[in-house]
Amino acid sequence: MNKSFTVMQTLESNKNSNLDSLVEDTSTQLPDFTTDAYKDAYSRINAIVIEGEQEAYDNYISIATLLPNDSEELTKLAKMELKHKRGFTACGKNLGVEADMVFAKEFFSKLHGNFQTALEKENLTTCLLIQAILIEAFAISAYHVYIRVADPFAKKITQGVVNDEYLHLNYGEKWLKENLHTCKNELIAANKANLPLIKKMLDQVAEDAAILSMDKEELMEEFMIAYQDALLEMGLDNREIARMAMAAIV
Ligand code: PL3
Ligand code: FE2
Ligand code: FE2
Repeated sequence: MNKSFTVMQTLESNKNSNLDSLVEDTSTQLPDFTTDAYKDAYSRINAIVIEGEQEAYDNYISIATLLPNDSEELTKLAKMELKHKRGFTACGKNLGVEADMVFAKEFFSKLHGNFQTALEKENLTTCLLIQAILIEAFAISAYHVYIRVADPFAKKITQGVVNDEYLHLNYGEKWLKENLHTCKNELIAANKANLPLIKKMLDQVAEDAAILSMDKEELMEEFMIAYQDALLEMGLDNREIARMAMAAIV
């Protein structure tokens, strides 16, 4: 009896440890952050994020010239972007990776060009859609997916950053909502010109992101959710949002 008890106990504890390892495997499957493949992909993704944060800084400073009344708030948002840039630079250093900034500049060049053209024409709605809605929704969705598979150091940094990005998105939502009656046509045109660029950027980053254990479908899904939420918040209806989303697939 004593013996069978021990066998039962052993079976029982085996079952538990098997279960434990199963649960652990599915919930915490992190990539190996030390491989050359990981570091190579990280050199481009890290650069994209660093460049993105720098451009976000520049863009909020530029937007402030078109919205002098909000200059103080926009400067505050801009300064957060420099803090994000420093945080992500530290993430690269921590893994011993050198960011490929040439690649990242090219990655942003089309969107950068569209923003500069809108700025020259003082098309504030377009500037806000590009920076405060599209880029911020892209960042929020990508950071959410990254947090699940990041190394512990980067995870902590990214969690702090993503909270700030919501403030930036909220700023854009609020202005566009208040001005929707006068800016809707420009908003729809800006979406048509720039949403396809975001889709291309997602396609372009997918292969490297996969090496970091970030799934492309998940990235697209998270982005569409964040973007759709922003458009709803601005006061667009479901039909208008569906029409705008179509721009990504044509
Ligand atoms: C706005 O505040 C910042 C804009 C940054 C653009 C982010 C693009 C994200 C591409 C995919 C990156 C995954 C996250 C990896 C972090 C090292
Ligand atoms: Fe940022
Ligand atoms: Fe931001």
